[in-house]
Amino acid sequence: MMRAALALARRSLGRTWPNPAVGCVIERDGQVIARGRTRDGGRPHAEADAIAEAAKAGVSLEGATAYVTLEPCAHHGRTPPCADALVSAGVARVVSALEDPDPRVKGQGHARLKAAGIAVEVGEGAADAAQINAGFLRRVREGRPLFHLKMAGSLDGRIATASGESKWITGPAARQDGHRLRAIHDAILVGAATAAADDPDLTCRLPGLRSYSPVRIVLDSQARLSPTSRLATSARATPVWLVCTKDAPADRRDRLAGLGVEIVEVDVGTDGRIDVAAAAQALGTRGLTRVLVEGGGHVAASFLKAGLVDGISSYRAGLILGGDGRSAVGGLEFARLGSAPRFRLVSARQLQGDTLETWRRED
Ligand code: AOF
Ligand code: ZN
Repeated sequence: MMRAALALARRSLGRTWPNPAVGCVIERDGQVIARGRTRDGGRPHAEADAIAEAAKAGVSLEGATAYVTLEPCAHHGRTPPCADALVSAGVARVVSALEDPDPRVKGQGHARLKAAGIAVEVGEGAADAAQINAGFLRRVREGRPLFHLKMAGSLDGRIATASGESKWITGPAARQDGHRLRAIHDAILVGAATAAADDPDLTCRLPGLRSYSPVRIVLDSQARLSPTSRLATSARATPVWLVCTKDAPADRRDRLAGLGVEIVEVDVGTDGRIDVAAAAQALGTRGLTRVLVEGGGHVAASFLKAGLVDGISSYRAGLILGGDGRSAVGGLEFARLGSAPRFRLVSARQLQGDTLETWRRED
């Protein structure tokens, strides 16, 4: 039952920020009688979604067991607390994967259920739930979202030939999977150089997933993004956030803001570029929980250097581009192995002739 609840939670990833993606399965006598998950924009919560489904079908939840991937909330938001809703519905037992670190909840949801005489068990599926909620947990605990780095390159880790040719290194299956990766993140981030060179859409082009596109973020200290770029001209349809410094000229900022681009001003780092740690905090403050970093090499390097990369998806094609090709991570050098960031392999898959490896940072 918990596994089913975790699967439901996964289906909401990338669509619920600033809230976590939670799943809920309600069972009686071994039969699932209701299921729910956090809906787009974070409301309704998973439990409320499941309870509403049961009410719609005229099913009583009296004496049932609810499996939830995160502690039911205890605070009054736009609707009453989920803990109270479960009590009113007559649920007899709650199996919860993880305590919610949000200071408004933090054990109080479980306590409310217990006070109402409901049997509460905490911890089943905790590791998976922590993984699904990793972005939300980072934001609540550290004020910043999770950052996941996407890399696509050759067998020898290059992203372009000596002459700069870089299109279609990986095949169609890998590119399609890149859209799946976008869909499970709240936002996609690129640097100003990539935005200028590729004029990307950064939308999520998967059948059935067009309804909810991630926020598009450009790290652009001088606000150089062209007002005629695909990003700027579509900012009213799908949000674009431009992260710049106070040095960015006011006329360029205003022009972009007039097109619907949201301007996020952050501090200048020691190298004269954007301070990525400050950018990370600013994005967390705005509610993001999961950000996919798509390039280019300098942006990847600065996030790695700042210790902000939590995971990596590495797509690799069976090509050798050689030493003159550009590296997927530019401008990053470590003298010693001990100081290089280290990642642990989580999964490896074949995508037609390419591979996808998923790596997670060792903390
Ligand atoms: C749940 N079930 O499905 C989710 C929860 O702003 P509000 O009122 O929607 O509350 C947001 C908080 O609720 C969020 O920070 C987290 O603690 C919790 N999210 N809780 O019981 C859910 N998404
Ligand atoms: Zn709730």
